[in-house]
Amino acid sequence: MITTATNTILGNRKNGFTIPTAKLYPFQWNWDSAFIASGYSYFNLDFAIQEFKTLMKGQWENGMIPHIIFHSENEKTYFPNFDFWKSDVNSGSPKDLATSGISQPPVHGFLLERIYLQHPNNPKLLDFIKWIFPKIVNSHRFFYKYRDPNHEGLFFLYHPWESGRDNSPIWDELLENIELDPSQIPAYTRLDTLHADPSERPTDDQYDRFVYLLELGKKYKYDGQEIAKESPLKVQDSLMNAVLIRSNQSLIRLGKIIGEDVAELEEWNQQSVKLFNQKLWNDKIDCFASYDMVNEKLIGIREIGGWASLCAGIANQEQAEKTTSYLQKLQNNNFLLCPSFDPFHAKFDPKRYWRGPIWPHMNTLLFDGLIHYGFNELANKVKEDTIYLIENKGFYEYFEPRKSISEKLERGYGGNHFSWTASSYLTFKNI
Ligand code: 2M8
Repeated sequence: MITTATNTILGNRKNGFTIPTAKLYPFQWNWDSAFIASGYSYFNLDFAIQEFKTLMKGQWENGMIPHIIFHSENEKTYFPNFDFWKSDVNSGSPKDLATSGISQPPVHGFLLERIYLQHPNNPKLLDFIKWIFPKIVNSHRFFYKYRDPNHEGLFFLYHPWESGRDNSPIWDELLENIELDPSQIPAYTRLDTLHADPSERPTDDQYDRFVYLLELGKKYKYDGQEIAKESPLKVQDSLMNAVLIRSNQSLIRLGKIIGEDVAELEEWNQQSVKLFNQKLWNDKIDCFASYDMVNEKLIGIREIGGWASLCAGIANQEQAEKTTSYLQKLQNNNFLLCPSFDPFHAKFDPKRYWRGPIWPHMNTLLFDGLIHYGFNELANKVKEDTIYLIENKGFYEYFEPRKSISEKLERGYGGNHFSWTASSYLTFKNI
C-alpha cells in the first residue's frame, strides 16, 4: 500500500509540481502542494523541495500565494481556467505565469516544519528553508496587510474557495443572501461534474454564487482592501486563522534555527492568538467557529474547521475537552472519524463534498491537535479510520463517514488517485 501511495503521488507529478488528480484538478493547487510536499518528504526530499519551489513561482508581489497556479494553458478540463480568472488585472501578479486571484489556508510554514523535523540535519533542506523563509513570511504579511481591515490579527476571506472547504454549510446563509443579478455573471460551463459524480459535488446554484464572488474580486483587481468594502461575504474563518497561527509558530522556531529575525512574526502571532481565543470560541456549541463580519456574529455551526483548529494549540484544556467530547459522541454513534460537518445538523450530507464526508488531510491536522492536548486514544482512532478507509476504498478525495454505509461501499467519493490522500496515508504510516 505504501508503494501504491508513492506511485499515486508520482503519477500526478508533472514538470516540477504535482496536480491533485488528473482532469478534475489538472493544475497546481496551493495547500494541496504543501501537503503533497510533506508526503514526498517520506521518500524523496528533492521532490518535496521542488514542489514548494514551483508553487512559489506563482507568488504575487503583495505576498499572496494564489490558490491555483496554471503552469499550462493547454489543460482544458477545469473551470474556472486561467482565462476566466485573468490574474493580469493585478499588476503584481507574475508576468509569465497565470494564476487564480485568491488564496488558500496558509499551511506552508507548518508543513515545512513537519518536513524539517524528519530531516533536521540535512544541509540542502536548511539552505532551502533559508530561501523560502522570507517568501512564506511575506505570504503571512499579505493576510495581515490586505485582509485585516480593523487590524485585529484575524484575517477575512471573501470566497469560500479560499477556505478550502468550498461548499461547507458555513457559507450557506451568506451565499443565499447574495442577490444574484444574472447580468453580473458571465456565461460559463461547469466541467467538474463531467469528472466526478454530480451528487458528490456542489450544486449549480452554489457555483453561480462562487462565480459572482470571483467576478467581484476581478472587478477590484483582487485587492482585498477594496473588496472588503463591497463583499456580501466576509468571514474570519476558524481553520484559516488557526493554520496561520500554527504556521507563525513553526516559522518562529525555524527562523531561530536559521538565524532570521522573528520579531515581526512574534508580534503578529501574539495578537492573533489573543483575538482568536476572544472572538472565535463559540460557547453555544462548545467549539471554535468562524465569524461572519457582514452580520457581525459567530456562525453557530460545528464542522471540521473548528475541530481541526485544535492544531494551533490556542485552546485551553477545558475548550479542548469540550471539543473532543463531541468527537467522542460521533464515534459512539457509529461515525468514522472525522466527518467534515456535524452529522447531527439538518444540513449534514454524507456524500456531498465538504458537507459531511471525511477528508484525510484534515484528519492529519485534527490528529496533530488531539495529540497536542493528550487525547491520544481519540487521535489514534482518527488515524486508524483514515488508514482503514484508504486501504479498503482506495486513494479517493473524500469518504463516507457513516460506518454502517461505509462497510457496504467499495470506493470513496469524488476524484480517485488523489495526491493529498496518498500523502496523508504516508503521514499516518510514519507518525
Ligand atoms: C477543491 O476546490 C476546488 C477549488 O479550489 C474545486 O472544487 O474546484 C477543494 O477541496 C480544495 O480544498 C482543494 O484544494 C481543491 C483541489 O484539491 O479542490
